[in-house]
Amino acid sequence: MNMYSQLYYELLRIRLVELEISKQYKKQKMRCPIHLSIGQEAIAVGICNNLLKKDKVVTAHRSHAHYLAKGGDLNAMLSELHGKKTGCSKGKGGSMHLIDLNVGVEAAVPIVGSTIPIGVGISWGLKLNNKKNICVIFFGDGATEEGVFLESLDFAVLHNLPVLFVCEDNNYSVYSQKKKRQSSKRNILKIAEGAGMKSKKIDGNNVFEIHQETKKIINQLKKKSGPYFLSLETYRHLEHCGPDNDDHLNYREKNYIKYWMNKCPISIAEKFLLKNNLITKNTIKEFKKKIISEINSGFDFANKSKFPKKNELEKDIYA
Ligand SMILES: Cc1ncc(C[n+]2csc(CCOP(=O)(O)OP(=O)(O)O)c2C)c(N)n1
Ligand SMILES: [Mg+2]
Repeated sequence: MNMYSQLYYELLRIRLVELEISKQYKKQKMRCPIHLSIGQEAIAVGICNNLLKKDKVVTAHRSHAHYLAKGGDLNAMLSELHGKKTGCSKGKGGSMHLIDLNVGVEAAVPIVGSTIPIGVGISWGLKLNNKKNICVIFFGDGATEEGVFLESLDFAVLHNLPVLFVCEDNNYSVYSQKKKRQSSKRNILKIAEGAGMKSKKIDGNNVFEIHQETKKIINQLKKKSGPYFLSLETYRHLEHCGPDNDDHLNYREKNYIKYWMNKCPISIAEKFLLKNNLITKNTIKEFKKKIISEINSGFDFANKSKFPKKNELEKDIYA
């Protein structure tokens, strides 16, 4: 598989996994809240494909795409969503606590902004232990409004840490757009630069561009160039939390929705591949078949798995 179709395959895989979660959620077997990444997958895929297994990532409440793109186990993720003991957090964390230490998915925490200092701490650990790896911190535009975000930028620059800050800017924190939450004079790239690090804006829906751009940045980071800040504009297709579309609530204007739906990362990638003869329609069909079979066996695995025993309720819990 060439690099282009590999990136497309992974985009498609995450999309199909989440579409199936969205469909199955109504059966009420998954009882944890879910925040789907549908529409935002290109950022996770483009970046994680430049990482090694031993590189680390941390994420937040909208974590499925990061977990899967970094190589997190699908069966363990679906089991976690079903509250089963075979889940990646032994069935006690749910969708917002995905973790797979075997592939460097170090933490997902839904307290907005809270994984930013955790990621900085991980990158400090990597530096102190003379590791060549880096840590990528994925967070939303809303998380940049938390005080700890600024403290983390400062600390990362002060210690020249191998950390990539990735702001997935979908313009919304639940129902509030940035215009209602931030001054129009606020410039996130300048905030990062003011703290002393380089920063860049990249189109968040073009997986090939993200992959190409971040390859250079990640190589630099591995040469100890110090922390780097990325902001990528993107769009969440569905409601903030839950399996449905909530466009009837009218908190996003019709033209805005239309603009972004035309910029769906899957169709952008598909059109590019077909136009440049990098893939055939038949191969796309085969990809879908293979992925659907993997997803079906993942759901089977989750459904057949057992719930944790009652006496395990308070084990592995930190508060
Ligand atoms: C400290 C804190 N405040 C509020 C919340 C409630 N909350 C959960 S997700 C969210 C939106 C965060 O927006 P953003 O960081 O942009 O991420 P997105 O949902 O857009 O991916 C909020 C306010 C929370 N979990 N933690
Ligand atoms: Mg947001």
